[in-house]
Amino acid sequence: MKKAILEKLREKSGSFVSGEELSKSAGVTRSAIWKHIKQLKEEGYDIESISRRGYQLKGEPDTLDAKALEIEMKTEKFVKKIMHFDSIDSTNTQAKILATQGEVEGTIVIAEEQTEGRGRLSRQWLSPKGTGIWMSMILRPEIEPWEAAKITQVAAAAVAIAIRESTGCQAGIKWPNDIIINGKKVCGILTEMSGELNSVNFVVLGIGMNVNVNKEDFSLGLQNIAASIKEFATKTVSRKEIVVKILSTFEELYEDFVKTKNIAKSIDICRRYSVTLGRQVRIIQRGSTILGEAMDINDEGELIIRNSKGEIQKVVSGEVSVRGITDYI
Ligand code: BT5
Repeated sequence: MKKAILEKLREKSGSFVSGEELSKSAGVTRSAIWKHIKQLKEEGYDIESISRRGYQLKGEPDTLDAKALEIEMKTEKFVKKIMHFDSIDSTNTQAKILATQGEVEGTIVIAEEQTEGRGRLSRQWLSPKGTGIWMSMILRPEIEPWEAAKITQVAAAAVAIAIRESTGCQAGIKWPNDIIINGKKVCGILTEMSGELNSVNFVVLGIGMNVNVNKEDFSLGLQNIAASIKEFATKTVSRKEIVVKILSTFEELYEDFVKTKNIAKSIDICRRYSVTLGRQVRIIQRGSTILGEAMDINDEGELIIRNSKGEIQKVVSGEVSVRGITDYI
């Protein structure tokens, strides 16, 4: 109901909408409208009400708290629960604890700030307050443990589409887990799994995205490789809008994976938006480096390269870093 009211107010943004019009379009009484508007105001929406003129939406909060997200959420099947923290060590760590305690697939952990945000191989992930999306999801797919890396490709596809559609930025995917705009990393994905030798207990999918992070918040070293979406967008970017879009796109692609047992649909997107394919790359894996040309991403989500000896080689994601010959990409 609140969503319907908000949509009407947005549709008429810049002008007043009468209580009568709102009540007609939502099919509820004017006093019900008044109650919902009151709640929306309490949740941070700036709505002006003037008697006999009605209501005007003047501003929306860019908060990621559960209520604000639930109002917008179109994903009815996948998202089961949203847990929002003002500050937390790491949403992946928290999601792993919750998954171990039995929380269901579709539980989302989201935080305004992480004090110990993590990248792969225990690298640090900078997560300053209120300016990024620091979010993890609990998944319980029926897959083999070795297939968990495929989820990173599904997430990369969903994130690239979400950024493109909600901000207009030309987001690209640097295989396997970075989202890039103009050669800078705006988002990283961390997929962690708990399982036995041949079964998966759960997967935690972490997404870290710089949306409105200030340049000064990045250390000098990071300033060369990292950036925020706001630096490239032509309009104000809303974290909430991006989160909602990520979740709805992820739901669609993940469902397809679960149903068909393959990630062909996601891989198509990863290929289309790849900034890796066709380039000379350095693959850094457990201390050794392979040079080659990135030829393709196969349907398993592996990178196919032609190495410097001219041989075709498959690179499995996980613990590899991919760099350009002289640069980050
Ligand atoms: C990643 O690792 O790119 C995965 C990052 C996942 C972060 C999310 S946030 C929500 C969830 N909870 C967590 O604790 N983690 C996940 P990797 O490919 O290893 O890249 C890590 C490297 O990225 C670091 O060594 C830095 O060079 C760089 N980096 C750190 N913070 C960054 C930031 N905010 N933006 C861009 N690059 C960053």
